Amino acid sequence: MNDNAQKTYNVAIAGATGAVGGAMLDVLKRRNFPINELRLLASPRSVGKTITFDGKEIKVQLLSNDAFEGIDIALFSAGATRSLDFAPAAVKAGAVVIDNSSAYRMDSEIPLVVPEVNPHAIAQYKKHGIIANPNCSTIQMLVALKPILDKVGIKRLVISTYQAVSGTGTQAIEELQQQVKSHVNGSEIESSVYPHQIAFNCLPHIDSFLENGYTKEEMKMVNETRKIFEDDSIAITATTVRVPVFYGHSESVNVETNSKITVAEVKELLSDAPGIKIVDDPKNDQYPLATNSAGNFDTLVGRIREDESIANGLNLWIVSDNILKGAALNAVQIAETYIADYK
Ligand code: 25A
Ligand code: L14
Repeated sequence: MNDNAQKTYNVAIAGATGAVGGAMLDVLKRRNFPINELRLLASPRSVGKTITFDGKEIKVQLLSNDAFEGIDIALFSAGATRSLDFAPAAVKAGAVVIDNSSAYRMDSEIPLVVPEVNPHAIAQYKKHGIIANPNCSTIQMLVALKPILDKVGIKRLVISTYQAVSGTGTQAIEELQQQVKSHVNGSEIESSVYPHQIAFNCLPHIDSFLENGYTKEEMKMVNETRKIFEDDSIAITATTVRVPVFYGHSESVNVETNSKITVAEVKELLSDAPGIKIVDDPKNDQYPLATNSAGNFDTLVGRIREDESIANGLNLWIVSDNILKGAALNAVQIAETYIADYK
């Protein structure tokens, strides 16, 4: 074997035919991930379909306990139930599982990782063989907040999100498209994925409602942020809203810091931060937009202003492709860090 030959890995994608699974294929290719075998797994609906990767046709196989033999890295993106059902078998077969669902995120023995923020946490994978990928809205917010946290500390966050339908999956993308067509054609608008019409509307409802009146999505932002920042004292409150956008979550984030930081200092910090691009030139109508984030690996930050109502406050507008940094890209970055540091 040639000394320069790069080590390659056998990679499986559980949920390969979904919105996130498809993006995983794309990201693996764009980042030239060192793949030996790529195994594509999905439900019986998709078994036998072929997907082209790197010029080769790959047949989709059934996601089952027996599907992981010889796999080094299993990327899961088929929902929490499938992760709970099949991740243990993947680990047993010797794979490390990188899980996109909410199944394991808040398990204290499972690392929850954003590579720009807490790569050190990956080491904890050794306990159960699983690394959890955080919620999309949480990931993009933390990439932008990490430099501020390190510099002046964060006391409180007040968040409102404007989230794209692609987060819900391929059926939701089709539902928005269909409703727009029905509106244009003057035909009746039908809803099945969401409880109400999403076209030309805003739904203050993502994931299910909890006893405290918040949604699960809102509480994910609270709990996952504290876990990843390793600080349970940060006060956090969120309202998460679904908007008729296909790709890219937008977030208004109000930050109260422990000590003063100026807008100029924030801009300087973020201009060097990994994974961040500042788009903040309001005089020329330049600010982050979902349409500009789509397909982009960077998280866009703009509308950086002082919150003049308190002593140490900032307002930020943070936008990122929810399927890329919010899911597929973050998962592949975890895999890259894992092979670089632990293989
Ligand atoms: O089950 P949960 O917990 O509610 O979550 C499942 C949802 O999570 C999304 C995913 O979107 C799905 O809607 N998801 C996963 N990770 C995510 C993340 N990080 C995420 N959303 C946001 N952030 P999806 O529809 O784009 O992808 C679903 C993938 O999972 C596979 N899958 C589903 N059930 C499975 C399964 N695989 C194995 N066993 C099962 N029981 C799914 O494969 C897809 O890859 P598929 O073959 O079922 O899907 C092929 C096409 O079929 C369509 N479709 C999806 N659901 C249905 C459907 N058609 C009819 N009825 C359905 N219920 C889709 O068009 C899909 O492309
Ligand atoms: O990863 O937008 O926990 O409907 C579950 C809900 C992802 C987004 C998660 C949505 C989310 C999703």
